[in-house]
Amino acid sequence: PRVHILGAACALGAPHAGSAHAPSALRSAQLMRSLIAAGVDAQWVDTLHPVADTNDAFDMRTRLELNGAFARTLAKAVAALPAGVLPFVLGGDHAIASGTWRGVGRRLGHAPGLIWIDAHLDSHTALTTHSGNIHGMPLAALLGEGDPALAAIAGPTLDPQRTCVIGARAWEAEEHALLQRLGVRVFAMDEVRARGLAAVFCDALDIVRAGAPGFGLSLDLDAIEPSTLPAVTCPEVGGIDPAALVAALRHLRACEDFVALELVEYRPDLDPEGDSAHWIAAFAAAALGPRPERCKSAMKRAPSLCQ
Ligand code: DIR
Ligand code: MN
Ligand code: MN
Ligand code: MN
Repeated sequence: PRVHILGAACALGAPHAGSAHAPSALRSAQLMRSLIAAGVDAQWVDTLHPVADTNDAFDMRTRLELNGAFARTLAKAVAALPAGVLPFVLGGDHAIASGTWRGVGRRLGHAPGLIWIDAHLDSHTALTTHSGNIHGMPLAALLGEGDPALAAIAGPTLDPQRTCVIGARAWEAEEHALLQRLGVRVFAMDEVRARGLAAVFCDALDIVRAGAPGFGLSLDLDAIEPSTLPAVTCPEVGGIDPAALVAALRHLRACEDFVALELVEYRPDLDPEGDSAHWIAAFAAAALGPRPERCKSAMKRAPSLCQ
């Protein structure tokens, strides 16, 4: 199969353990069925578990080490997937990203471009965090900032010029300052609302596809408007319309240089009817569905989006 799904059943970066159960919940819900129905050539290869299975009362050093250890294991698993397959990493909380994208970089041999869709900036370090939660730090770590337990995992460090954030609407000053200092483009929710998601997504593709081949997308589900997708740990009002996101993600199918997808922060314990799971399946199918016929050979750019 073209798409290899890796479950990352780790919530050690979050204030609640619920997202650790997302891979098993989605696997037994409609995810695989929906992907196959959408023509996605996918196989579930493995689900990784952390050594500790509680989120309770660790000090910062222990949190950094436990999350770093899981991220190293995940990076290695991503790097070890067969050449040519597209990894789909399913969290877990967003701290897992500090492993996923190092592994993707090891596959490419250089840093991938990265679109980070999130209500938050996830760009704290252990020295600036207000909450103490590691899932507020992975983007900084991937950019090489902060404690080595997270920031020095084997693999290329992201290039800030080829990294961008979409959908942000809740952040603390220190993490915003860090991204500004590095020159990471942030398409905050105000801009998404003013210009429309399609236009912003087009600009984002231009940023992450410039300079070197290979880009990925990390989707924190809390970016979506929580009245339609409530099953996340940190809901923030005023988010992305999920139907608009499906439409934008469909453009990834035409991009031969789209090399990995990550989806995080789903809380099955908050989704008794499976409404949020339904949207997750729609996002994954949109991004991973069969490549349009006309784009199979020479097409390197997503065609219609940027006109
Ligand atoms: C906040 C919230 N900035 C923190 N971050 C979240 O905990 O550092 N990220 N929820 O997803
Ligand atoms: Mn996040
Ligand atoms: Mn978030
Ligand atoms: Mn705070």
